Amino acid sequence: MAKIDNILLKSKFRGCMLGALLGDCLGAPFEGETMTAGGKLILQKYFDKLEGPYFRAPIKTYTDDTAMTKSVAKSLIDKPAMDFKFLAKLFVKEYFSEPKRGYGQNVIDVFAKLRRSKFEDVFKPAKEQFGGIGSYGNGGAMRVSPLALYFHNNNEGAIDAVTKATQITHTHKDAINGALLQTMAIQQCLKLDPVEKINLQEFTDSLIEKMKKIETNEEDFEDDEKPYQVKLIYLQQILKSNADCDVDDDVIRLLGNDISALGSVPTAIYCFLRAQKDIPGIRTDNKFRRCVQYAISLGGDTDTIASMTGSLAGAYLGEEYINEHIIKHCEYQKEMLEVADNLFAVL
Ligand code: F2R
Ligand code: MG
Ligand code: MG
Repeated sequence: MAKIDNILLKSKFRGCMLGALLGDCLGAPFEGETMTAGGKLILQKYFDKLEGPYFRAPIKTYTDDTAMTKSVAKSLIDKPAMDFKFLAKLFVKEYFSEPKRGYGQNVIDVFAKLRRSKFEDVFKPAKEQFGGIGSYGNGGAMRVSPLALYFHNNNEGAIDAVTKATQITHTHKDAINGALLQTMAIQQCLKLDPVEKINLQEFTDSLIEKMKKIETNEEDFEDDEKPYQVKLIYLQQILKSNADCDVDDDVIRLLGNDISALGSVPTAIYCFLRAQKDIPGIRTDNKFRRCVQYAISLGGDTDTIASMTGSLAGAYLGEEYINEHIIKHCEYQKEMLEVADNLFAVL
């Protein structure tokens, strides 16, 4: 395992937070689209332009993914011991001050209930959703970056904090376990040396081992019901298949590209790992860009999958690998750097 000094760790904190923001801002215009060959070419040109030093374009706005990530980060910075009532209030305040950020309908209902109940029991409204099953959306996973960073050396603390932070809006086990998987993937990225190649087998085996513990602890899991382990095994198989073939259809069919946590978190991890090598149709030498562009090129829930992929890429590579011109097109980029530094400072 690489020795990560404090300078590199700080750069990785910045990379992770900026990566989450950039994926959200650049992926948002494509959310819900099916990407054709023509669409992928447009995406290539879109990135080429944004990367150029003189290109002027309207600022790329962030969506609910970043709005909620901001609240999680503020909660940690202001109250590092984790106060979930405080976090729920931040989510609600953020939503009602800027509701048009593309939130899912379930979370909007949860926020209204939280406000009506005066935050009496911040876990109750989410438990009642979908007839008591709770939301399986990726809204918990899309906002975990600050928690993964803050608890990077504290596995138990991370599991507890991520589970509860997710349960404020999402109580379905797929949503919680997706948030945990994304957290563990970010934490593995933080431990890697950016100048060394990733051992894909080790990286994915380690995630499978961790999910084994999490999915085994579930009281209501049947032995053969380990959905994230199954997805991670598919992920390994697709990664091993011929890299020159177009396997995007297999990725979408087997891993997914939708708003469910199960149909998007493994996909984001796959995009990050696949983009460590060249990808046909994505012309760039910049690994960070390749990760995010590839995630968007799959279509579907592009802002969220690109945001989760970007946070992984940034946590591995650090801030230096993020093109300075591209990031300047994103709303909130300066503030997000401060957020990353403040998170680093409260460690
Ligand atoms: N909501 C969106 N995109 C929709 C289009 C937005 C549009 N572009 C605009 O600007 O208006 N994106 C954001 O939502 C995803 C994260 O969702 P989250 O936070 O998990 O929300 P929610 O509401 O809990 O779940 C989303 C939908 O999933 C379905 N669903 C969830 N659990 C279910 C269950 N147990 N049974 C049946 N359906 C369930 C529902 O349709 C929910 O509304 C991210 O993509 C973010 O970017
Ligand atoms: Mg969004
Ligand atoms: Mg989305």
